[in-house]
Amino acid sequence: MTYESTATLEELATRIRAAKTIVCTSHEKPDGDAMGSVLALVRALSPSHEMHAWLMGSVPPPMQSMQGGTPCHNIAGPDDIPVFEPDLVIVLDTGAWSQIKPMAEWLRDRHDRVIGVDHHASGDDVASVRYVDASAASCTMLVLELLDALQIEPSIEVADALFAGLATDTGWFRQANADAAAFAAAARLLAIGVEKDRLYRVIEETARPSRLALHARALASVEWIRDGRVAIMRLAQKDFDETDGRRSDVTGLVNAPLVVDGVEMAALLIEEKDGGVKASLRSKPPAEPGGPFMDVRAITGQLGGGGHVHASGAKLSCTLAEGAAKIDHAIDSVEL
Ligand SMILES: [Mn+2]
Repeated sequence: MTYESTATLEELATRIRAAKTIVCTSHEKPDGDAMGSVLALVRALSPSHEMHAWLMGSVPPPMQSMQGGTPCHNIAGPDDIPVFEPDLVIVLDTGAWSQIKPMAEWLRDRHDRVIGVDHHASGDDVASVRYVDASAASCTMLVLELLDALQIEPSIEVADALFAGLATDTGWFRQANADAAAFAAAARLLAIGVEKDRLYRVIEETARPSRLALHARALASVEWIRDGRVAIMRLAQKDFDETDGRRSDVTGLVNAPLVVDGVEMAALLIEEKDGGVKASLRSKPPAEPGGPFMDVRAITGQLGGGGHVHASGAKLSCTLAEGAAKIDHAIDSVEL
């Protein structure tokens, strides 16, 4: 199926105006953009609607600290879904059944009442009507547009959440998707009073010492291939055990080798508890506009994964060493 808009933001705004009770949700293990989108919409609509934020899966600590005084209900599995029939359900920052498993059946049963807002290039018919713009740097960019359609000016609390989503999905405005529209939205939100330094501290500087211990091990594991243009790092389960490390301790670590001159792509392979390997890939944008770059979505695509051209991932059924070999092999087809 083609994953495109089936409605305008004006039409979604009309659906929202017509509802009294609304549930906002997003993908499992919400990241900054998922969390920011849900919090922004719940906060912005609370004066006029009965709003409910439902978050699926475990919520990483930095995302919990974004919550502030906005109540959020956690849904680990179908049993956690409250007995409640909202007028409308808004699914944000995803449209893929694979990312909303704990609520999939519940959402299917209420399909007519589900609307979606997303900036991903692929997805399913989770929502009966959806607004999709894959050119948007973050879903919160689209939530801001939706609020404009609703003629709601963001409060500082709403602006905080919108900015957090935009900042985290663009690597704090360093990645290729941080375009003119992203900076324009950031400027507008800063003018409302967003304290970006405080947000950075709350979201990015909350690690435990285990994070550094795991980083040290991952950096020590770097294997340079393809004449130093590709760096592959590995972390085994024992690395996590011996450092008291958690999966959340390695967020963003995959980018570390990209600081080296001449490196075009970095990969981080993590041995899963239940066997198998989770591979995360990142690549640099072209040195000049329109120049060559490594399309990591094409690489993980060959391994059953997906993502974006500069950030992608895949789950592999193999050992760490085999995983590194598979990635090396998959690069052949996208060689610069
Ligand atoms: Mn996003």
